[in-house]
Parts: sequence; C-alpha cells; structure tokens
Amino acid sequence: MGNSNRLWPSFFKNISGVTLTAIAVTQLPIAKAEYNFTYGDLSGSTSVLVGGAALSTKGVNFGLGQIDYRSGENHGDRADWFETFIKPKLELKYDLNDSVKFFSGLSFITTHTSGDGDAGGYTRGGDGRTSWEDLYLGAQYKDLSISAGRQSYVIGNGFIIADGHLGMLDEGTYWGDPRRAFEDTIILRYAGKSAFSAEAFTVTTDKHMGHQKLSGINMDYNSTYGKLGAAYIHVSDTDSNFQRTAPKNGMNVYDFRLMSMKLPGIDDLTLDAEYAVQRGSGEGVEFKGNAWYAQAAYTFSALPATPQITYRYAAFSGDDDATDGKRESWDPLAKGYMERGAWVIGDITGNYLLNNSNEVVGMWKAAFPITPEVTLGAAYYDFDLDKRNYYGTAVSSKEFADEAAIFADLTLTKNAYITLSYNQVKPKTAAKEVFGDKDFSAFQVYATYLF
Ligand SMILES: [Ca+2]
Ligand SMILES: [Ca+2]
Repeated sequence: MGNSNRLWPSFFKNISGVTLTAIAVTQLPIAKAEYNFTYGDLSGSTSVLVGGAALSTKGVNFGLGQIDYRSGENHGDRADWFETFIKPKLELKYDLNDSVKFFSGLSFITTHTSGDGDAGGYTRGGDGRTSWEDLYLGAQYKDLSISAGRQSYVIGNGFIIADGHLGMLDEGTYWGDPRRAFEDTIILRYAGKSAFSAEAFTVTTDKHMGHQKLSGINMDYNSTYGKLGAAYIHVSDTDSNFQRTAPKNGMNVYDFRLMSMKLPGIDDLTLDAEYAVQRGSGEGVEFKGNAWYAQAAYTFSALPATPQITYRYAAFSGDDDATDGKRESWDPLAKGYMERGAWVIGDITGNYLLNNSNEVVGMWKAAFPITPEVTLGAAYYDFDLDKRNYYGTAVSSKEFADEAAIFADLTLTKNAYITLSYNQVKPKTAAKEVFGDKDFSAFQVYATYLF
C-alpha cells in the first residue's frame, strides 16, 4: 500500500487549510474545582482534571485505510488506540477594594497517545507532550474587565469561535483534544447585572490552525424569550502556507444568533438558530461564504425520565469553482466541540471526514435520562455536500454519508464522568467515489475525573 495513491483525508487539512477540531473535553458536565482557598484578599481554586479515551475503529475511511499524515503510509482499515491527559489548574483572584479586582489563571496539559494512533492518521502511538494551556492575567473594575495571555474564548455555542488549539502530530490526543486555549489574547469584557453583555477581543489560534488572528466585537442580550447575539469578526495574520490553500486574511464575518428561545405557552420546546456570512476581500480573493443552522428541541416533561428529541438542520457553503477568485466555501475558523454533535458533527464524520464546510447535515438526536446518573441516547446524521466536490475532488453526487450513533453518558459521582458510544457511518455516492464502500465504525469510551 504505497503512498502514490494517497488520498483523503490524511492530508486534506493541508490541502484545504481547513482545520478539523476534535472533541474537546473541557465542556463536558464536570464538577467545579474541589479545593478553594482564601488568604485575606487573595482567593483561589485548584483542580486536576484527568481524562482518557479508548477507541476501536473498523473500515477506516470506508475501507481506504488509516493514512499516516506525516509519512503517507497506509496502515490498513482498522485502528485501535488510547489517549490520556492530565490538566492541573490554578485560578487566583485578588480584591484590591470593592470595585477593583485582579485575576489570573494558570494551567498546563500533558497528553499521550498509544496504540495505532487516531483513525485520521494525525497522531501515532507515542505522540504527546506537555504545554501551557491557560496563562492569563486580568483586571476588573466594576462591570468592566480586561484580560490578556493564553485563555479560552467562546462566542455563543461555539459555531465559529470556541477552540483555539488543534491537537495533532506530536501533541497527541487528536480525538479527546483537551487543549483549546487561544494564544496572544486580549479580551475586554462588559458583563454586569444588566441583560446586556459584550466583548471586544483579539485571539490567535495555534500553528496547526495557521496562527489565524480573529479580532472583533461580540454582544449578547438576554430577553424574556431567550438570548440574542451578534458578532463581527475580522481575520488576519494567517500563516502563508494556510493562506495559500484556504485564503482567509481580510475576511469579515457577520454573525447573528438566537439561543434557547421559548415560545409563549410551549415551555417544552426550545429553539436555536444562527446565521453568519463571510464577506470582504483580501489578497486577491473575495469572500462569499455563509453558514446557518436551525434547531428545535422538545422535552417531554410529562413523561417519566423526560426524554428529549432534537432536530437540527445545518448548512455550510461550498465552492464549485476554486479558480474564479471568489471563495464561496464557509471557513469554520475556530469552531469547537461544545456538546455531542456541536460543532464536531458526528464523532466519525466530524473528526475524520467533513469539517463544517461544503456540508449540509440534518441531525436527529434522542436522549433518555433514565436516572440522574445515566442518560441513554441515539443520534442520526444525514450528510450531504453543498457542491459536487470533496475538498476539490469532483464527485457525481452531493449524497455523502449517513452516521448513526448510540451512546450512554454516566455521571458516576459528581467528579467522575464516562461516556460510551458506538458510531457507524454508511458511505453514499460521493464518499464511495472518493474513499470506498465499507462501513466506517468506531467504539469509543471516554472518561474524566476531576480531583
Ligand atoms: Ca482543541
Ligand atoms: Ca469560487
């Protein structure tokens, strides 16, 4: 199995410059830090988060095989691997007086991958390292604060900005992906008792995402019926190799969203929607991308165990002519994992095959919280392409694949969380033309413990 026929996706990140973002763990329902302390005006908390994942995949890349990102070697269509990480964290706050406070956060993450490496070939057994995660300082005056350094930043539910770090190669833990802090951040925030909050920000992604600098303004307003949000983001300073393959410098993003909206008299129904466009021009390219989603979630509050059914339709534009000087494909920028299906859509498809660009996906999800500790559920995703190409390779149909998943989420104690899932992806015409016709499946166990 030589390199000559090396295909997607093991180098599509390089070709497209579009970055994948694997599942991040820090948003999982874990308990608050365990150790709080106060010495006079100084207070703080410490915690250590430990996590691990075991994954077994078959029919990798629909039978094409696991292709090493670095060497191009094909290791066959099964991959089994483990990922582990540890994240100690310290947060400090100093109250100078009633209206002035200083705060800081400091954490690092040590990661390790063993076994065959992830199915996408982005990591190998033996990869992993220790690096700073949070390293920031901030000051607060009444409702205004400013912070700078390395820190996390999320807009809305992470549709565009959530994860500043793509764990891959020597960093290990591609799938579990505990790293998400942005570099070189400055965040000026207004957040008080009023319903309105806002930030002016500049944040930079890591090298695997081309050090793209995202700067702008975000606003949120909590109304009686839900949360309204809007953001403006300007993209600059992307590394030249990324800029060549997926130009984004000069791009302006305009984002509008409605979150957790309630209709009068229908308390069991929750609606979410977001619409964003990428416009402007830069370095010989005009930007014409757009993306949106609409979601309805219904909780059967009168039934035992209050089952919840969710339907979501999401569309990310593609580009049918890469040579016309117009970039019509949506750039996922720094989107990130926030919960199952958002915004890594499909544990298999979203990690190894598609990345919220040239993608149209309908999702059904059902969750049954049978006890306070145990939730069982299932999800189904119908993936289509927006335009008839897969990262530039022409295909004859927009029908890409279907992914089905069953899962169990267990909160064993308030500090221990385990999730088990089995996912299976069936290729349709486009995926069969690019990859192969085998089902791509994964059994996944993931656990965290917070000390
Ligand atoms: Ca990450
Ligand atoms: Ca075009």
